[in-house]
Amino acid sequence: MSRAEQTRMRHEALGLTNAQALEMHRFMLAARMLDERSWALNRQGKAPFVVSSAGHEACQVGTAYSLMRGSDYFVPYYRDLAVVMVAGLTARDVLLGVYARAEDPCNGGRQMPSHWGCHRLGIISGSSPIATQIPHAAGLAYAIKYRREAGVVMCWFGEGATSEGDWHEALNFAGIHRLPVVFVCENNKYAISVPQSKQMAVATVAERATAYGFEGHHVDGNDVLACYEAAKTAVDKARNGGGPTLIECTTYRYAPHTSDDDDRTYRTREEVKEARRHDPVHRFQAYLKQHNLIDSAELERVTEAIKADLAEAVEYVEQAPYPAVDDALRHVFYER
Ligand SMILES: Cc1ncc(C[n+]2csc(CCOP(=O)(O)OP(=O)(O)O)c2C)c(N)n1
Repeated sequence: MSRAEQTRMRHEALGLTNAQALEMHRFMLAARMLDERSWALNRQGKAPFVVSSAGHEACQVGTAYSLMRGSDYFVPYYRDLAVVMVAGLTARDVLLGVYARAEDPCNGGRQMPSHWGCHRLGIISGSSPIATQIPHAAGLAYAIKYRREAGVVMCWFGEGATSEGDWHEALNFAGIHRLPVVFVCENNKYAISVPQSKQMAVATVAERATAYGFEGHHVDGNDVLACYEAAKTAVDKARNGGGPTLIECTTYRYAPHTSDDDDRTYRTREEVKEARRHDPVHRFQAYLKQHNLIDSAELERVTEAIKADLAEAVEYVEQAPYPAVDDALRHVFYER
């Protein structure tokens, strides 16, 4: 097979149909556009707090897409907008959380935005302290193995989270018990203002996996197909009893840490501009165009459809009611 043909076949070689490749692109674009709209709503004073996922779309969609929706488990962190969209949350669902409305499917408007969780979709609720979701993922995978149930758990976190004891405990436990869990590190080089060089004394997060007795892989987090490939291999291995894998995706966040942060205090504009040259959404669009899977007219049509969906979602959530005051103590304990 010629080199050109190999390139042409990349998604097909991974077992993805053209329709699936286009769906992955749609998730990436929809997440980017929802992110940009949320940011604009924040600047208009309508959305109090926004966490941006812009720049992370390839590693989020690529890895999440390898799971089986309906039977596997998603254990995301706050930056995982595209992950939860792949899992099944809609723009309306997400904006209901951003606006803290009663109908918010994650927590009924009771938590900060981006604290995802949805029983129906297999998204496990997280909390605000960094890395606490990682032992949850290992525990869930232990339960799956113990009960001999089907299902694989995927857990996402930033490289900053790997400095926490929780991360060590989870990976250690997962390695000992050969659990069906895939750990995905979205390494965007900063934990708020702290650069990677001040977070770890080694070059990659991936190399630490050896110390826990399983494989660690490092992939280009701007390449959605590379992320999918690494994740699919790890998920298949976990499903077949092969135990955990750690995948580190190199990525970058284009916006400040949250809408409350000013990143000009710790990184230059040139650095951000340079990172944007490797935009994963544009890169995948170039791939799809190169192989005639999409053209400019179709891209325009997809963009307009997402825009219309967003407009409808914003209109809906702005009218949606807040949680009732009398409900404040509901869901504190388990309810039958
Ligand atoms: C235990 C704990 N320490 C500190 C914080 C404050 N905090 C919130 S986000 C964050 C940075 C996390 O960075 P990283 O894990 O690399 O993820 P990123 O935000 O870069 O995607 C910190 C320090 C926290 N929420 N919990």
